[in-house]
Amino acid sequence: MVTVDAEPGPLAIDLATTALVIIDMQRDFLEPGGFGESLGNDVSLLAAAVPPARALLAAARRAGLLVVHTREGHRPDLSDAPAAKIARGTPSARIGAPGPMGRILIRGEPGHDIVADLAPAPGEPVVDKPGKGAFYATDLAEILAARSVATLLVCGVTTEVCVHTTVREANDRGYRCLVVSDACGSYIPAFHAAGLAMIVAQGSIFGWVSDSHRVVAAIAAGRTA
Ligand code: TIU
Repeated sequence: MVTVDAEPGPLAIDLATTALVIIDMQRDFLEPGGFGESLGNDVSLLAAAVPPARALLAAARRAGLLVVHTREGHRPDLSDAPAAKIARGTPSARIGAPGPMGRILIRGEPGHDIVADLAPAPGEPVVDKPGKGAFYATDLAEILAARSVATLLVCGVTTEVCVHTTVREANDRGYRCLVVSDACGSYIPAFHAAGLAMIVAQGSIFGWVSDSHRVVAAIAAGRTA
């Protein structure tokens, strides 16, 4: 067991049943020309999350934690993309439209890839998800159950959309979720801050929040204990 300094209070976790879940650190969200920009966002705002996520990923790998990567995207024929989702955004740059990184938010296209700095290592599950939450229409629950995972360290983009939805889904499924603040990012800084505050309000209503320095220190302490 290790204790992570967190808000709203310290969280004791068993590293043997803890997984790192990295949400949607894809070129489509982090680089110009993808889905994030097509929705009118300044994608450079997400860059700050990459180095902390990289430090967290390295610490998790050193400690032998299960690492799961997720990607938001759709089948090339768009058969899993609701019309109501496709209809949003600039018509010339909607889901499935051609862009500088291939068709926007489509599996197999360059923009759908995880950014190079956080590329999955062999053996690390990559979960492709059609929605905002990582449990909806995926096998994430089965992957976690196979390793008896009870606690999730969650980071990625964006804080108030896919990270939040995933943490809400996980909380309802009985997982304890620790969100790593500086390894998350949003196009709307006020929503990043509010999203984190919502998680820990009311005595940790659906999770805990810490930062990469404190989480990496705790993981390292557990490794040598
Ligand atoms: N637009 C936005 O903030 N996010 C998404 O559409 N997907 C994720 O958060 N991954």
